[in-house]
Amino acid sequence: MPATLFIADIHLSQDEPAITAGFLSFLAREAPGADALYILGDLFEVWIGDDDPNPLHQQVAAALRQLSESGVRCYFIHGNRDFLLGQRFARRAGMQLLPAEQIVNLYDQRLLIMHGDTLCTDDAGYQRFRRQVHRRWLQRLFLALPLAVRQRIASRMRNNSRQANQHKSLEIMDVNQQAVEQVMTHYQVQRLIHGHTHRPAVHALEVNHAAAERMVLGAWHHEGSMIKVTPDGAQFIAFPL
Ligand code: LP5
Ligand code: MN
Repeated sequence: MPATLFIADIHLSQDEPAITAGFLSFLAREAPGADALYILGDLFEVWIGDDDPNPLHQQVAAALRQLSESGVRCYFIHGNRDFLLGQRFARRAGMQLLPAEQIVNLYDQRLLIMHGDTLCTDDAGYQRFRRQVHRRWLQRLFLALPLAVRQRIASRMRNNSRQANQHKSLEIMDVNQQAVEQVMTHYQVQRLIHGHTHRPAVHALEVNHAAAERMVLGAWHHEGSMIKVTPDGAQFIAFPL
C-alpha cells in the first residue's frame, strides 16, 4: 500500500551516535518503500549555517540524497533548532524546503503540517525570542560571523534555553488549544501533524463542528517515532533505534 512518512525532533548531533545510527538505518530500511518523507523540524540538535564542516552533516546529506534519488521525495520544515538550515544544504541532501505551515493532500486526505513551536503561544518568552531570531537581517549578520563565534553564540543560547525551561511549567511549554483550533479552522483541516513538544500523542478535538485530530510526533531519544499516512488513514508508530 502507498505510504507517506512524517518524522520530527531527531536532534542529530555528534554526541549521540546511537541516534545517528538509528536515523541512518531508518533512511536505509524503513523509508525506501515510501512515496515521500516529511521531516518536520529539529532534524539537527543545532544548526549554525550550511557552511559548518561537521562531518555528521555530510553523512546525513548523503543518506538523504540517496533516498530521494531512489524515488522518495523528501521535504523539510524548519524547527526551532535548525531554522537556519538553508538551500545549500537542502540541495545537497536532495530535499525541498517548505514554509512553516504546509497543507498536504495525500490519498484524498488533507492535512496540515508544521514544527509546532508556533502553537506554544503561552510561552511568551519563546515567541519573543523566535520573532527576534527570525529577522532576516539578523540571520544574515549571524551567518556572516566566523564559525567559532557562531558556535559560541549558539551554545550560549542553548544554555539560556535550558535554564529558562527549568522555570517554565509543562503547560506553558505545551501547545495552546486556541492556537491549534485557530490554525486548523483557518486551513479548514481535520488533521494536524506536528512535533516540537516531545509529547507523542493523538489528541481528539473539534474543528468546524466536526471531529478532528492533532497528532504529535515524539522525539528520537530512546526510540524512533513516525506517523505513516496511507489510503487507510494515519498511524502512529514507535520503533527501536
Ligand atoms: O530548544 P529547547 O528545547 O531548549 O527549548 C525551546 C525554546 N528554546 C529555543 C532556543 C534554542 O534552544 C536555541 C537554538 C540555537 C540556534 C542556533 C542558531 C542561532 C542563530 C541566531 C540567528 C539570529 O528555541 C524554549 C521553549 C521550549 O522550546 C519549549 O517550547 O520554551 O524557549 C526559550 O528557552 C526561549 C527563552 O524563553 C527566551 C530566552 C531569551 C534569550 C535571549 C537571547 C537573545 C538573542 C538575540 C539574538 C542575537
Ligand atoms: Mn523543536
